[in-house]
Amino acid sequence: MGMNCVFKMDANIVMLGTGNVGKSALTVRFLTRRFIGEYGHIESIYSHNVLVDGRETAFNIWDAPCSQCCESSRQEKQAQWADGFILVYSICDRASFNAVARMVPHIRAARDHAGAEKVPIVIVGNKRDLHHYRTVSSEEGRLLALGTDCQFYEVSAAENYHGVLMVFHGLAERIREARAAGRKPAAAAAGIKGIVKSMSAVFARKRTESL
Ligand SMILES: Nc1nc2c(ncn2[C@@H]2O[C@H](COP(=O)(O)OP(=O)(O)O)[C@@H](O)[C@H]2O)c(=O)[nH]1
Ligand SMILES: [Mg+2]
Repeated sequence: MGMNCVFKMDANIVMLGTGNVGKSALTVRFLTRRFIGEYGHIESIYSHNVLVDGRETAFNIWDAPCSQCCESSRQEKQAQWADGFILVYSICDRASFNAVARMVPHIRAARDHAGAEKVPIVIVGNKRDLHHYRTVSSEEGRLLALGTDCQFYEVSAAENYHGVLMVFHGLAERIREARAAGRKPAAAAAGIKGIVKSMSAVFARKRTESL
């Protein structure tokens, strides 16, 4: 338990995408493991504590009703609040895919700075169960992600919990990595003494554990 506290991480995640692509369905699936079917249009920030790779992680998920219809001051607030973004489209809705393709450069322009870690973005093609109605190929999703340095998943919020779990856990991993990379100078400034102290505490613990 003590070690979990050391690594506890906050991850602010914003769900973006046009209406009806399954942003709420994905969020609720992650939070409750369930697929309800109808979600309404309530905007909420959900908090959820889980272990990701043994690390306690506090997810704060901002599920916006429709990312295109909100005013720019709100978008700016979201962009600054977020540690990571989940951009959702439906594989049956070409316009929703085009919208995601347009959002990525906006986020990159707002959040990425030269020499700093890129803000983690996951692109999600949802409604994989409706493959008979597919209009966006997996390849297109994968290529978009590849070209914009994003992660990519195709999932079905309706039929598969595990895939949805991978999306959120994958993003948390990326957020943690980006933070670790960004914090190196701060750690150095804090002084080497503190680092040596905490390291030796870890090793001392390891030694007693292996006895
Ligand atoms: N077949 C199928 N329907 C889905 C899936 N995800 C969401 N839906 C349905 O799509 C509609 C819109 O979902 P919702 O989560 O409200 O979309 P949002 O507007 O992006 O939040 C609802 O009727 C959901 O039941 C999925 O993976 N497969
Ligand atoms: Mg919704």
